[in-house]
Amino acid sequence: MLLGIPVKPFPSYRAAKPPPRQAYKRAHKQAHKEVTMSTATVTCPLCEATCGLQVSLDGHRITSVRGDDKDVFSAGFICPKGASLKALHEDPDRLQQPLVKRNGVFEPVTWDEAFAEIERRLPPLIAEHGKNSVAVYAGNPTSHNLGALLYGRVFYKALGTQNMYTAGTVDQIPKHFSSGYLFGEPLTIPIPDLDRTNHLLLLGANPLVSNGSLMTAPDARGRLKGIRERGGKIIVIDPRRTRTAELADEHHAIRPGTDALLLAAMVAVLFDEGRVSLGRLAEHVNGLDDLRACTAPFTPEAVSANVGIAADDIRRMARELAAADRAAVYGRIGTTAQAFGTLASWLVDVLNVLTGNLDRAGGAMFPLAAAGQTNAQPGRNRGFIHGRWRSRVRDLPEVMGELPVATLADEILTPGEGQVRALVTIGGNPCLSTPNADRLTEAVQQLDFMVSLDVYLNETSRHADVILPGPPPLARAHYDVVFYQLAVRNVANWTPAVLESDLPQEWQTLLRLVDVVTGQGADADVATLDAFVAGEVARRAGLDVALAGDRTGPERLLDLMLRAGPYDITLADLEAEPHGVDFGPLQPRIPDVLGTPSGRIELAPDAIMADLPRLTAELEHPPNGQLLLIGRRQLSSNNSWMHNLAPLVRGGNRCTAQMHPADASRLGLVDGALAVVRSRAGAVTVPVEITDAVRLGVVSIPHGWGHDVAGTRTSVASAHAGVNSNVLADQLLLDGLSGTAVLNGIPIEVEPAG
Ligand SMILES: Nc1nc2c(c(=O)[nH]1)N[C@H]1C(S)=C(S)[C@@H](COP(=O)(O)OP(=O)(O)OC[C@H]3O[C@@H](n4cnc5c(=O)[nH]c(N)nc54)[C@H](O)[C@@H]3O)O[C@H]1N2
Ligand SMILES: Nc1nc2c(c(=O)[nH]1)N[C@H]1C(S)=C(S)[C@@H](COP(=O)(O)OP(=O)(O)OC[C@H]3O[C@@H](n4cnc5c(=O)[nH]c(N)nc54)[C@H](O)[C@@H]3O)O[C@H]1N2
Ligand code: SF4
Ligand SMILES: [Mo]
Repeated sequence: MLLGIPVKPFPSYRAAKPPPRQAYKRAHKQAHKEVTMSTATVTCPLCEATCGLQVSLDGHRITSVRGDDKDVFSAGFICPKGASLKALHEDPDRLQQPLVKRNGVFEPVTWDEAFAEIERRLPPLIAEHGKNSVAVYAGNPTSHNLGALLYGRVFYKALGTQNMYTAGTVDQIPKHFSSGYLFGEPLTIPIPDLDRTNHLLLLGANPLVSNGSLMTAPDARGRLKGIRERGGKIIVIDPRRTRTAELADEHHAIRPGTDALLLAAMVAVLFDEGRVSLGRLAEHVNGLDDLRACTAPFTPEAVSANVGIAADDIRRMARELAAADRAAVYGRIGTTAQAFGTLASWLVDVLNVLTGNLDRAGGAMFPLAAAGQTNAQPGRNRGFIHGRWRSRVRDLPEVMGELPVATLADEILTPGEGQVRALVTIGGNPCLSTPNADRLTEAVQQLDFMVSLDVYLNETSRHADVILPGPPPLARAHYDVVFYQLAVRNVANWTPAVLESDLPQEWQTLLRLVDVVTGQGADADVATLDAFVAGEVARRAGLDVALAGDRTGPERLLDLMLRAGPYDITLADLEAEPHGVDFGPLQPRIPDVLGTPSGRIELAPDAIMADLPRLTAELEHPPNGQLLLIGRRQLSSNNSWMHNLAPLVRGGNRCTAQMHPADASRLGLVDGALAVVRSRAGAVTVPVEITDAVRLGVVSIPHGWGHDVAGTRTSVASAHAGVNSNVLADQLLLDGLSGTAVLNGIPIEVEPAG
């Protein structure tokens, strides 16, 4: 299965526990006779950067993981997480068998036994209480897993529940919302053309650490440095002086949650000073006058105290943006997972439009991916709507078919018609990653039934009745259907499975679940259902399914998607190019890319304007000295789930509360001392790290920690526990429009512990 290198099949990779040394050596020797040393070329599936990696193998043993110098996109870049794919593959805590909880204790079982248990408990529950009684939570890794992505959708459809939740409502849904209404489709997201821009205004993003998000750009550092090397300018807006801020020309420590005010003021300056210059966009835009009118009150002087940036600086930033020949405004999670996430996301692109930078080289552009590009078919002017249904307890609108995860606990805990009684998690750890984590943890214990598709027995899956593990990254084929739609170049790269696994692929597990919930029974032939799914994909693309030959599963679907795509390419073509195929820099796509009913960019859509009164009201509330909590991503973390790998938790405790020296001394806190951090939702006790990198009045705690709970099987993570910052996130604080949780700008109190 190694790319381009003919090798005999590997012996089955069977390792419930790490095999005893002797046995391992024997197996290894045996393998050595059959297979030589070899190298496989893969795409790292751990984050959005899609780096190409070279995995060296000695038989079925991984000897090293390095960046692939020949990768058309990443050119050798690798980060500590990619390098730890070996550790992940070999982690003895990673689940190798399904687990079923009996009398409160997990027992390893066969796949048939696991499915028998699901069949015994799930369909009767649906029959009695209806499909909405089952909730799904799909986590971040499902977007990075081809099988889970493509076949997860089949499962959600088969289940038909309105109680669909994902990590999106603790992440990027505001951007989908604003893009949906501005451009007509939620995935029509403008991406900063990093390699050609000469001016980048970057808000609430730290790509030097996160490696880029809603901006697939391997080696973000190199690409950002490139901007400065060609004489361009980078401005970072962030309450914390991040690594990205350190690399930039200018950094402004904004007050958390006020980006919409800042951006509205920049818009107001452009109108006021006659600097709006739409260029070729002029004939593709609606709503300019409404936009001018509604942003007029937000002068730099009016917002300055709230935003914490001088009015002169705001005015100058607007002028520089307008004057730059190729500029892009880009905002990420600091601008989405906050109180005005949708307004901020909207205003980011409003600025790109008003300065004529949308859809031009060096501005903010629309990628055209080889497969699955949602906005590539002409004649799709249906527009976007949200709120097609609402959550039962808090009456929150659906966005893109999902409800805010901040209200999942309400749906479980509140009795009545439509109450959630069962939960399926797929690659998600909501007990660590979503608001009021303590309350959700309490809620999931009251479920009648819970299934987790997960690779670990962790803070969330410990509450499941059945855990179904999937194979590790190097034992599954991969292609980034989602992230190539958000990439700074149009590229495509296919990865076959490099190593074998005894675990079924997750697409097979998901199809088996489909058979269970649709009444076919867990023993139904998955291949039949898979053929049906492929037939549907082919039919919708107007293709003959036979074109994909004897491929099955995600490979067949991807082959069909590539054939239906814009580049006249097949999976076989990608198989022949282990370092990827480069289709070149992004190209202008307006007007074809627009899917609004008017066929134009809707600069002032009602659905977004509806939230402006709330922003206006902010002007009446100058800062009151309240401490505000923000997050902090860390290079060696991947949200909550890679802390079980020793190479990624080396060094001291990273889970600290960073605070400004003046705040610390006012509160009587010294560096390293324990502090109690309290919000309306909960409290944690955490060591203080005093640093002037954070703004006065701001405290930063990373999320994804808090591994010191009973009943998990993550020995390394448990020994490097940290605290769960989402105990502090308040389930009642949401971005008004999108239902996305406020994870940045949570009001808190801090005091010395004990
Ligand atoms: N306070 C605060 N909270 C945040 C954030 C923040 O900035 N601040 N960020 C938010 C964001 S952006 C996100 S995306 C979410 C992430 O939230 P989640 O997606 O809920 O959390 P992860 O930590 O990514 O957990 C992924 C889970 O998937 C499992 N897993 C890993 N690989 C696989 C696989 O191949 N198959 C399966 N089935 N399971 C797998 C892991 O063991 C883990 O249990 O967290 C959010 N939470
Ligand atoms: N190493 C690593 N990489 C990751 C992840 C990880 O956990 N670790 N997670 C992945 C995921 S799921 C995602 S979604 C991406 C996220 O990618 P990014 O958004 O680039 O990630 P962050 O580092 O959280 O950057 C957010 C920044 O916003 C700042 N901020 C907080 N509040 C505000 C505010 O109100 N306004 C402004 N302007 N800034 C604010 C924070 O200080 C922080 O520097 O990263 C991905 N990459
Ligand atoms: S930056 Fe992301 S894709 Fe690249 S090696 Fe690191 S985790 Fe993998
Ligand atoms: Mo995320």
